[in-house]
Amino acid sequence: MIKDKYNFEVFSKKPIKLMSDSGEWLADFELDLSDKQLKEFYYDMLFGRLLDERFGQLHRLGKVSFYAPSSGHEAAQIAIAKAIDWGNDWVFPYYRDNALLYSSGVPIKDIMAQMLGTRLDPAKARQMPSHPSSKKLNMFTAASGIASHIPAAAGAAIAAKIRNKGEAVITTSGEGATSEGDYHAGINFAGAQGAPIVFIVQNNGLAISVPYHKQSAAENTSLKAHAYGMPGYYLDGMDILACYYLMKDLLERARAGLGPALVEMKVYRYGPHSPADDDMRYRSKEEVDAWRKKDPLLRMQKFLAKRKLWTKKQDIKMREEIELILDKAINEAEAEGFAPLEWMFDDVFKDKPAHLLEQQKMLLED
Ligand SMILES: Cc1ncc(C[n+]2csc(CCOP(=O)(O)OP(=O)(O)O)c2C)c(N)n1
Repeated sequence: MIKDKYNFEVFSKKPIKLMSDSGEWLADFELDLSDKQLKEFYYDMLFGRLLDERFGQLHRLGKVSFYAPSSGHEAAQIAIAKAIDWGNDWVFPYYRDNALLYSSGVPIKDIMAQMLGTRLDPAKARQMPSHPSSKKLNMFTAASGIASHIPAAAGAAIAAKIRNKGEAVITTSGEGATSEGDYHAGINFAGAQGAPIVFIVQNNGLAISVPYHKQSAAENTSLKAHAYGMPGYYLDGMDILACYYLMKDLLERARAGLGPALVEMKVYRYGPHSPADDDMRYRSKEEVDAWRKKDPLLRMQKFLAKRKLWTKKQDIKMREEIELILDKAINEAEAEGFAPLEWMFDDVFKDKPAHLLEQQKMLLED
């Protein structure tokens, strides 16, 4: 098995970190990110956090029917977004990737239009809220059927291998997805074909209310990679720099034809699974509070503060600026009004068949 550039331990039983909880650099290689890049990493994490909180507010206002809270997943998601070569690579995200989607470069107005189902949504409001996509960025819409996107991602990776133009594929999921038949079908085929793909598992420990140990006897999901003939890595997913350096290297290797990998990022979701469940029925407040102390934003703040790149005052200013950007995006998305119902009949057939024309007519007459 080929070793990664930074000597991350393959099949580690403990989550690997490069930053201590108090923000010290632990790696034995030089940090080669500029101050500007480090500050951007933090800004995007903060944006992801505030975006998630705003989705919650929109839900409570009755404007959004569904969203999957992502607070706690920011370090993992921003690291992934920063390692992707957007427009060259192919991305198959999952429904909880709010921070990743923002950091991809999808305009925030488009994200809000998709959430709110307005005319500005590039997908014409035909997907569930919280499922944006981007043709320009080669980013597929997240599938809601757990792991149903994994075979599609493996297929895209095999196609990329045949094209041989240095493209990689990235797919994300939760740990629950790795217990699905579709996950096995996709990853097995990708392994057999040596396809250029990185499978990322954001392990928040719960599939809705079901803890990991009740759905898998594997000690952690990264160990499963062994059976598929690829390296598996177990990372502290609250450590943006560990996630970034490994992702960057694995994607470079995939683009260079060195094959697939599986990366598990251990995270925690601070919110419920979705606004439809009461998380206090399956976990304790003490558990949530203990993980709050390990907040990925706090760790990055400490790391930056040691380098004089973060102050509380700057943080407050940044938050105010981000809230204004969110207000503006919501206002712009809402100003165009809801997507018309008849759009649901468009774009599938070149010439609409008679039964659809009839249904469209009935709907409009209603
Ligand atoms: C095939 C399928 N089975 C069940 C569901 C219902 N469901 C939605 S999310 C979810 C939990 C998935 O957990 P995990 O993969 O760990 O991701 P997480 O939501 O925790 O990020 C389930 C069971 C579904 N959407 N699709």
